[in-house]
Amino acid sequence: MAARKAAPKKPNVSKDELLHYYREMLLIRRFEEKAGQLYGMGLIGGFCHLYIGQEAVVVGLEAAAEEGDKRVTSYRDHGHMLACGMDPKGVMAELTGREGGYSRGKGGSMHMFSKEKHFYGGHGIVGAQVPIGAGLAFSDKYKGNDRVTFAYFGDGAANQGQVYETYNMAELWDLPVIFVIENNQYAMGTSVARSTKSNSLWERGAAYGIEGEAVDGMDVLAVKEAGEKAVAHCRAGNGPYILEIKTYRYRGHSMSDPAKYRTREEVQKMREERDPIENVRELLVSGNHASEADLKAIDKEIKDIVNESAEFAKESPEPALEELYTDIYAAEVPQDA
Ligand SMILES: Cc1ncc(C[n+]2csc(CCOP(=O)(O)OP(=O)(O)O)c2C)c(N)n1
Ligand SMILES: [Mg+2]
Repeated sequence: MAARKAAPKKPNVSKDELLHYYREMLLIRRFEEKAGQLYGMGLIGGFCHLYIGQEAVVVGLEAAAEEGDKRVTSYRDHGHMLACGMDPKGVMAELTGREGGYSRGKGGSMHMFSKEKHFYGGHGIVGAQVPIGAGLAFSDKYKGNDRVTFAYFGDGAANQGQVYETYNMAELWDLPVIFVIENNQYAMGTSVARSTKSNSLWERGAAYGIEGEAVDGMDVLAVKEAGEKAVAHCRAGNGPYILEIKTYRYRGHSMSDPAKYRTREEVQKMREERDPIENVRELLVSGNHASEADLKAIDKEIKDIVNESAEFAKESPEPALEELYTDIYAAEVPQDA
């Protein structure tokens, strides 16, 4: 087994904070593993893009967010939903297309929303959520509150034209939006090296006057720290900020990807040397914050939550036929969105 790189030493992080990150990241990982299993059993149909490997990105940024802040992302969205506090049962039941799901079984993996948690999707069109994120930020600015929007997108999406039109307007209007580039090094089977000659995606913001930085996305503490800086920048009315978070997805692009464009060794090396959950586990153990038995108990607690969500998702009925005709047009114009 390859040597693990030393986990970052951050002595001023409390035990509770570390345990929180550990739990949250583990919940996403176990949930995604279960979703993969249910997909294999034919209980989940359609598209399903797993977030395994990228857990520190959403968990770190959610730790920097406050109540009322908004988030919007792509189709690789289960982690974002869980990290912002959506119910694993409702998410899993949506994956299985059941009535108990967040979109009453009509949206599936890529189309879930929660107004309560300020989660605005779940978007299957690459990059589409970027201008939507700027629009959400525009609405907060217009209303005069100090809320911030996190608009997540991938390294592949970062090559799209609409991203740069959005950058321009967001900076022009000082919109409180954090553009989070989840650079997991691949867009389907295309590596970043094959899609662009610039190896720094965040620096493109300079053309529009937007500040930003690159962040180690396998280190939840680094992500949280960068997130706090970005949030403070936006909340203070300084306009948008870009975080290019360098991460890695362990699984294929979606469930139907045999991942022939990279070697098994490449994935294995990342898992063994950089895994974000293992990093926190090591900090917990080396700081004497948790014993192996404590961690085992947390693992069981998380497993139970995930198993319950899967049971709920299997037992929830399929939506009635009449559901085909609901939620097509808004019944009324929302006043408080
Ligand atoms: C406009 C559009 N073009 C192409 C696709 C097909 N497609 C789906 S995901 C994807 C790759 C996007 O990669 P990236 O932005 O890096 O996000 P990741 O999947 O790595 O999270 C492509 C090309 C699509 N869904 N929408
Ligand atoms: Mg990508």
